[in-house]
Amino acid sequence: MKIDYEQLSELYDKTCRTKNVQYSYGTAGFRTLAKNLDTVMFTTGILAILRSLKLQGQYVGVMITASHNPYQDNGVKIVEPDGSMLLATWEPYAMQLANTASFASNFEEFRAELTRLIEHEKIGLDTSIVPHIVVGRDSRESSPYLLRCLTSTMVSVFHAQVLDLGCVTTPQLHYITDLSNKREREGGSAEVATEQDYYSFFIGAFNELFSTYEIEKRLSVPRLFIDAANGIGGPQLKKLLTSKDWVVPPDQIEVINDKSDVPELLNFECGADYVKTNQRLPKGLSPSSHDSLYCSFDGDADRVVFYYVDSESQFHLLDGDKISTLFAKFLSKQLELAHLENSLRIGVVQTAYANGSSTNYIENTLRCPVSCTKTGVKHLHHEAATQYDIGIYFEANGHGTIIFSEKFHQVIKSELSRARGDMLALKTLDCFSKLINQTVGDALSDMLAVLATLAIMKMAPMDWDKEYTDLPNKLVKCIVPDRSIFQTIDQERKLQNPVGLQAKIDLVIAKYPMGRSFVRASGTEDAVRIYAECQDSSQLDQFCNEIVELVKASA
Ligand code: G16
Repeated sequence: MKIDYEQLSELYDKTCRTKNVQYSYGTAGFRTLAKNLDTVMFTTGILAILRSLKLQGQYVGVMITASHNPYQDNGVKIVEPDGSMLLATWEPYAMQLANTASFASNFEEFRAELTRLIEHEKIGLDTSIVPHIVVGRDSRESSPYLLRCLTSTMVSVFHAQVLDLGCVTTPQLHYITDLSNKREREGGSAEVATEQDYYSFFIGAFNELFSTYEIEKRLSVPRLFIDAANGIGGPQLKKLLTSKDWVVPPDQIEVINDKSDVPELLNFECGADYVKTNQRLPKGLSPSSHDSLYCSFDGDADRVVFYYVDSESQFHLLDGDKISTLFAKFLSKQLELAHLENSLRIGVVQTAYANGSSTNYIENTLRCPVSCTKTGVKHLHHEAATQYDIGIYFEANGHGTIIFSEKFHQVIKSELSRARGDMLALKTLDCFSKLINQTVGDALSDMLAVLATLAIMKMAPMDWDKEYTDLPNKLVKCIVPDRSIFQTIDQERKLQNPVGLQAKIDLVIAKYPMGRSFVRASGTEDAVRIYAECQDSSQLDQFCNEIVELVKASA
């Protein structure tokens, strides 16, 4: 392939209007005010092309989203051919290219950096490899313009094949990227992977699980309310609920906060992040009955949290920790019934945000191993995929999934073919591994898996909740002049910098029974996050405030 540098130079001058902004590839890609993203979109489009060329032209995904952030923000992230997050060693390239375009005084400087990268990664341009890209965007108003910045060079300069999915959820983009490559590998099927494949696959797995148990096609809760955060999850969810294969009666499910066409309502006083942080019902919802189950997606539907309201009108949150413990209990039981508990290793991956009670419950009641990683799905996913055959990972904020190993699939297949052991448990494990999106945390697929688990275990929301009681906890955001000075160690549980701050935090923690607190800079917002939990809810505000004051004084 011959890069048309003249064309590239023209597009560079036309597109890269934002200058002198320092870009950083954070917890989930680049994320900042949408008006500052043209330059980074341009360079990310080029980087995705290079990644595809490096991988012999496989489909590489690019998603335009700022997920839970306010509507003025946007962002972009690259997805590997198997649907996982961009390889960590390529994140610095993404930043280098973006910051060169941002600070360079002319196109030649950018061209020199691009050439350096191509040579460093030994990307052969003199081959007939055609780069393949899948692009998707969430419902933000700024996304169509940013998409044009992203894709401007793809066809004209790099002769790429671009599959534009239009508006999709982030997990749909991950799933379709993976599926597109699988289809290519299986002999270049003429059929292009679509959203429809996604719905068919997950509805199919859900129905199969219900049929295995001969459960009537009704949810175990009388009614489910789904808060779609006024994001892309709303329309995509409705496509699922109106699909011809979806059999749950419409009177059981109601979707609220589904105005994805009103930009400023996105994530506004609703959605998973709002509900988890404020521990209260989202806007637009008043409790109807204490039997109902509620859930909230975030803006791009890659997170979900559940909740219910008891007979005393008390709000109860069933967050990512509760979801992983529900799955850990259910799947451990199935392994035991199938006599596979010694052959297949099940474990749970959490972050520092996990409530101390959940960790205690998993280790001491369920007797499952627990690992802790840094915040960011990429870290949890890697741990779950490399350490366990059934790796359950959820961040407390509701972002997560379950990864089933190759060994798991082989063992289940072989046991099923020999008709050995408890066939119901084996079939359950098999169906469950299909019901959960294997590429990334997915609000839709996680929701289906929770609904199926509750139906099979005949559990009401309060049964699920009472397995263990959360320690009172609080998460606050603190705006500081420069969040980058807050550097952590020990999976973000301790601060290394500013020097001396951790020792002061430790002195405060020691005053509160069962106290735990940590401070870290957000990788998606310009803020520092402070988490605190302790035994006595009446002391929580004071505990948290003391830490906030320490942070402010050191900032
Ligand atoms: C992203 C990441 C999550 C992370 C969250 C908050 O979520 O994918 O892993 O927990 O940001 O990260 P931070 O505390 O660094 O801001 P989302 O749903 O916004 O893509």
